[in-house]
Amino acid sequence: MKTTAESKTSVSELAIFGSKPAFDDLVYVGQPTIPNRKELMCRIEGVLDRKWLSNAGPCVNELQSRLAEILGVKHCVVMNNGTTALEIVTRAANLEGEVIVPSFTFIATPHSLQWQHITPVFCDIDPKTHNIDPAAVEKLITPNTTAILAVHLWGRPCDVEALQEIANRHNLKLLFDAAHAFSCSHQGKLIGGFGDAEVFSFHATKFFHTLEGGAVATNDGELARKLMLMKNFGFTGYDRVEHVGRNGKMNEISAAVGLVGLDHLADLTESNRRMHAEYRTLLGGTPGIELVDYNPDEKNNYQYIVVEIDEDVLGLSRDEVLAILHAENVLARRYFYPGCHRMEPYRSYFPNAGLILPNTEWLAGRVLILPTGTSVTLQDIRTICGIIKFTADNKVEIKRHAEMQLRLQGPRFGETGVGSETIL
Ligand code: T4K
Repeated sequence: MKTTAESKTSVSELAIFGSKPAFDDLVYVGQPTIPNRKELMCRIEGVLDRKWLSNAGPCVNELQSRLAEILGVKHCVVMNNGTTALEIVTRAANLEGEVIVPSFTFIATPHSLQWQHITPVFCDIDPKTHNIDPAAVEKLITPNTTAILAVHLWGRPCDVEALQEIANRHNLKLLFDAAHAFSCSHQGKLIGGFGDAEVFSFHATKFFHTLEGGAVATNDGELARKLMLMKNFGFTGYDRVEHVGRNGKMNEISAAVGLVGLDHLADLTESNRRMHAEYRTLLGGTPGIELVDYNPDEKNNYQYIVVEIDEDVLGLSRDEVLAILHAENVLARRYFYPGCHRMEPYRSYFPNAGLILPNTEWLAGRVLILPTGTSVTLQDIRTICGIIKFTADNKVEIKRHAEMQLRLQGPRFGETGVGSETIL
């Protein structure tokens, strides 16, 4: 990644005020990791030679067994993406009526329910962990509730025990959206074996990926059997269909990418850990900016660099910092703003949901995701942190400059200006 300058020395050097961006090329939050090309090409040649490209091919079968072994579960059923995996498992587990989910998640979590006419009931989060708050879950249970669908956000485990206790007491299913949590552990046990089932996303931007892909991990043999059927139209033989189903199959090239990726997980974890540590060192002690940490006693994939911005302390809002970074070609993201309850169709269905989601609303205004992964270098991180620290140190001058610019040229900064146009 080419940079033009390591540090800014005056506010007018910020790209938001018209100077050259720090990065010539866009820096993304999560560019995909390309597994070892030689090994990958060898695997792909094998797929092409066999002319067996989908429908439970050898790579898919091998991937399923290896994943089950790694995760320490009896079954791991791979599918063509995480959203399909969520839809199929909620169907296979006979969910209906209402399912309690966090709103602070990627839109696929509630969509997987709504798509099947199951009502997602949005639940607030614990502002410290960013995960669903078990106490809030309890208050939302009605006679129509059939399950809790919790999310291990950023790969940090939910309060699994409290959720399981609630699920047991109310006779509810407990599923986890573990899209972020591949290779992360809870109390020493890898995520994958908790609740009735756990769902992974293997999307290109994920820590471990298969271009597009996903999987359901479970210890429930009957559920796994249904998942296998339902991801393949319900076929049990050439001319026999025993269940309603759809096409949720992973293809062989995707599985090949996954198999090569599995051989390099340790290196990737270490490189992600180093990136996270670098951010911690460089941003530590910056008032108003707090890096979300991972429990060092657990296994983590360090896939997300999450910072919380406290506007009252920093003197600039999260969106103003975002606008400054975007102008420098750093495409930081505000996952998962504004909260699913503020997106359609949920905004129309539940216009007052925000009233019972104060922590979600609060957090959605503070969180910023910064670039990491194999496309980012430690030097890139130093440059990014340099811009953030310069911004923090010069907030008064930046505000003054922005106001002057507003008077001279119209809006260019933060929510209503040029910055917001670049906020994706
Ligand atoms: N549950 C949760 C909690 C999830 O976070 C997700 C997915 C799901 C369920 C559903 O799983 P899948 O059905 O996706 O398997 C991205 C991903 O598309 C999505 O998989 C992920 N969560 C979500 C958190 O992030 P976007 O809309 O932000 O993606 P996009 O295209 O902006 O890409 C993110 C960054 O990566 C950009 O900075 C560009 C870069 N990029 C992306 C792709 C695809 C590349 O450099 N190359 C690429 O090929 O959703």
